[in-house]
Amino acid sequence: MKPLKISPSMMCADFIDLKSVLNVFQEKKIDFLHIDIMDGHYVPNFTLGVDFCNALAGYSNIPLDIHLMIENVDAYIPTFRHFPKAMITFHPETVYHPLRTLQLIRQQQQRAGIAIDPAIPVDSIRHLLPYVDMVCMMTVSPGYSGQRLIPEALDKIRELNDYLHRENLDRIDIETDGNVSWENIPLMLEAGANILVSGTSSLFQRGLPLEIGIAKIRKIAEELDKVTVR
Ligand code: S6P
Ligand code: MG
Repeated sequence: MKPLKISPSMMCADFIDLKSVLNVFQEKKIDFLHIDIMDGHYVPNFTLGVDFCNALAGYSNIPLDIHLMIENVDAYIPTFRHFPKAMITFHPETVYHPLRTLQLIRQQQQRAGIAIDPAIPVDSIRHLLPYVDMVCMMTVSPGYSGQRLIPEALDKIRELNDYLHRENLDRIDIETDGNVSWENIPLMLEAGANILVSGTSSLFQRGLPLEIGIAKIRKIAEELDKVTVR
């Protein structure tokens, strides 16, 4: 079984009170901080940037899970080289030569991920898999928080998970990103995901204390028994 990893979506956090948020995450041994980087071209929105990454990495030692939703990826990989424990994830259709981009990330001694839009078939990424550490399966169209699950994306998680198993590639983590809600978490884990990007649909739900939300995610995962829980 793969380990459950929680990667809170930092664009959904309370920016006015980030220190308290990070203190809880540090204390509860949260696995990653998911940081959405958008450029207004690949997706019609702007969000976080390298200064935000610097601020987080300067305060906590939780590894960054940097999700690039940008064009011209290769030019920006070096911008993120100062985060040695980071995972850098890009959308392969935004580059001409995805294997080269993966190589650039690994040359910086970082973990490399690919993010897959709900409309992109699992088949199209097969040849990239030996070179990645993580696949981020988007369960909404990239660009915004607060969207609804695209249910067909669950079948793709299942298809990818079966394929990884058959090909002895179980070392690759499967992340699910988009509407990771209390109702959807069991479906996502059941399908084979082990990294949950938790945003407005779960951890950052208004009025819910973070500690309670974290415990709730771990309890759901424990009861389902599809991943190991720390
Ligand atoms: C979307 C982005 C995601 C969102 C996350 C928000 O483009 O990649 O990481 O931040 O999905 O979570 P929620 O629960 O509001 O969908
Ligand atoms: Mg994301």
